Amino acid sequence: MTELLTGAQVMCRVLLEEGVDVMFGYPGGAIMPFYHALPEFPTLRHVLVRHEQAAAHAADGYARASGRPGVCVATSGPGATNLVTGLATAMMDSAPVVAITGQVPRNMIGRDAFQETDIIGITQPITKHNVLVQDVELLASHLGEAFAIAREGRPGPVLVDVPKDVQNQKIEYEGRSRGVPVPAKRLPAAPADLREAAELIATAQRPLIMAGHGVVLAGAYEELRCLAERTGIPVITTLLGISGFPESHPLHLGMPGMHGEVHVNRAIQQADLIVGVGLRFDDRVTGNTAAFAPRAKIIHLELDPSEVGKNVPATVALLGDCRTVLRELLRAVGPRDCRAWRAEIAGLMKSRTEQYRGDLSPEGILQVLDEETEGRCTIVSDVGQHQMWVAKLYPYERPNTHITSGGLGTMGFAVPGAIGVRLARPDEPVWAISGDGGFQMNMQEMATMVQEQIPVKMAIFNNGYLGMVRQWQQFFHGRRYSATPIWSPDYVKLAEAYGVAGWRVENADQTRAAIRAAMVVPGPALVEFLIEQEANVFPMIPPGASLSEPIEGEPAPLVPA
Ligand SMILES: Cc1ncc(C[n+]2csc(CCOP(=O)(O)OP(=O)(O)O)c2C)c(N)n1
Repeated sequence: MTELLTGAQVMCRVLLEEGVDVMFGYPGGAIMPFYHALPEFPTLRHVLVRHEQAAAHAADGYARASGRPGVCVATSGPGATNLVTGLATAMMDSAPVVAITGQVPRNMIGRDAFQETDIIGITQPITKHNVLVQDVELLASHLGEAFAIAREGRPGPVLVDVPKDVQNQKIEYEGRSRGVPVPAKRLPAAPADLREAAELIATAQRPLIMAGHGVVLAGAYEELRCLAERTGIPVITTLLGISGFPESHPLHLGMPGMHGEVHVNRAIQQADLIVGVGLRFDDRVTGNTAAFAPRAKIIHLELDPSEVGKNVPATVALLGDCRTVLRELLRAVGPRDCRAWRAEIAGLMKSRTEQYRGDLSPEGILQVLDEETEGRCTIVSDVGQHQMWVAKLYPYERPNTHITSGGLGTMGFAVPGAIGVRLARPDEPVWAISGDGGFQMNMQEMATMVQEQIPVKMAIFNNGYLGMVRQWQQFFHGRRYSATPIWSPDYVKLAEAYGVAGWRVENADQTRAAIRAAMVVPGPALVEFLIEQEANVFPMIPPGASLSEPIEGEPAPLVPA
């Protein structure tokens, strides 16, 4: 049976058919027909954000927490361009996001019409796929295909640009409208490669597993644990691999790379085998690639063939999603242990190299947060020093409970990202943790939380600086603090103005009461922590250096000229 529907109604129908229950957006001229149709579909919840960038981050957060595509909507021109940073963030971290933008009517395209921008051209390198819908007859299939492409294979963002007149056109709609199904990319690992990998794993003296985001994306937690436990190989988790393996597990080593622990990086430099599971060996992980793991053969388990050999050479590539490939590998790998090697690594371990002068340490705050949320918390961090502390110092036990912008390193991600995460996990505490810089990039989204009753809890680690850049200036630019001191408003009053409960914590004694109070209030809440102003993240591999050259403590003070 067919029905006469507008393009806009067709869009809503496809969203329903795709199982969408919430979307994040902001209206405007070119997307008005869609917003006109929306109230006819009351099960499609729309969250009105305060800036379209936040819509894209919220859709991204929703996608990462739920494993299902997140949807964001914007008008043409400035609405669409405001999505750009969010789409690039999702692209770099392989998050399935479907962005729907209004476009000027077809007969106005190319005439510099009001609010016309070539969002297809702009987003080409930062989307997995994008399409301008020129024909209403193809609207449903294009939109259905967008969902399929976003989710299949290596996930990523897809943008569908719909001219206003296409949204208004009427067509006979035939119901179910899935787009051309995209065949799930199955790239079974070749048996000979599996045998070779198993052989390398059996004979290596100093093997390591490096687990990345692919473990989380494929839900390969059990398989990873099985491989580690059967072989006794220690597990390193990259920034986006954190919470892919329990922190308390005796085989868990920590984070590698620029701010990785010294013993982790030393182990990498001494390893004779690295089993890379769902990671792309990016430069923050490897340091200078020419000097990365000089003794190691690399087995690379990877879904996206273009990642293999891109940053580091692979001895064996096992192509496919981590879960499937790990299962196949487990069939070929026999039990062994790595006791001697683990003892060697234990000898490399030092007590933590973090050094705080103040009593309100990030470590102390995060410990209390874990206790007060009884380990049930998902943390969405922003970008900077606090991001590294949150990555390294919080005990992630449950899968996929650490969400952050890794690849693009987008300040301003945490607050809107946490909105999406909370909607995907309505029964769990969700904390957005930001610096005073990143918080000020999207703090307007407190209004969204209040209007939509989304109880995100926010923590600000306020050090009065763009801390990570200040740290680089201290270490590498002779302490010239150019444009890094940053003034903040009174966050407690700001929160109050938004109708959000707020607390300021100035010393460690106040931490528990503030976190507890923030957890108890039913709605969103904010806690500002006044942390030491010039604390640094240690250790640090200087940019371009090898993993063997960490800075482990405060550089000598400058001698006055
Ligand atoms: C959108 C964006 N602009 C600039 C940067 C560069 N950057 C990286 S970390 C950082 C400082 C972050 O400061 P803050 O949010 O206060 O966090 P802190 O490092 O002090 O914890 C800056 C400016 C970035 N990552 N993202």
